[in-house]
Amino acid sequence: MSPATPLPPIAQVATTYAIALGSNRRGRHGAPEREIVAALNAVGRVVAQSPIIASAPLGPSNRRYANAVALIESAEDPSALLVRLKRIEREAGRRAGRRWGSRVLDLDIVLWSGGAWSSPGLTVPHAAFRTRGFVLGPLASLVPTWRDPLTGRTIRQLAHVVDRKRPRD
Ligand code: PH2
Ligand code: MG
Ligand code: MG
Repeated sequence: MSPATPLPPIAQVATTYAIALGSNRRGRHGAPEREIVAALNAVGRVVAQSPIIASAPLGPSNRRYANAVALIESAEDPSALLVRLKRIEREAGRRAGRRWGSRVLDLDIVLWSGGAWSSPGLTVPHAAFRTRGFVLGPLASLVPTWRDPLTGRTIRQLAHVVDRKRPRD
């Protein structure tokens, strides 16, 4: 009998994600801007990050948000990444609350270089990102020529459409 041939290691293929970060409530690290900075340090291999912007709340909360977008590299599939992002949200002090109520930290997967993904509780691209100036503005500063896999439009095109509809955003 010949000895078993060792199997080659499984390749860990790094993919790129665009993550939207938002906070409009103090948490373990302090004010919303501090929560965003702490999250940027916790999400893993950040290859690019937008400036942190202040944005008017969309929805029932009346507190101003700090928002940003980061590009991260990861070999995780979207579900595994989401589990990790949820843990970072909890560790910052986020607790379950009213839908769209004020939150210490919100980490959303917006786009993935692997394309579209759908599993229970997770859809990539993010279902609402095409209409949100506080995501598209920072995102366009990082990857203006990326294409939304569903509509085929570039991020720059999507950002222009939102800008035209909401000139003060
Ligand atoms: N997130 C929401 C609801 N509304 N508004 C702003 N300005 N920024 C956000 O990140 C945000 C919001 C739900 O996740
Ligand atoms: Mg969100
Ligand atoms: Mg979220």
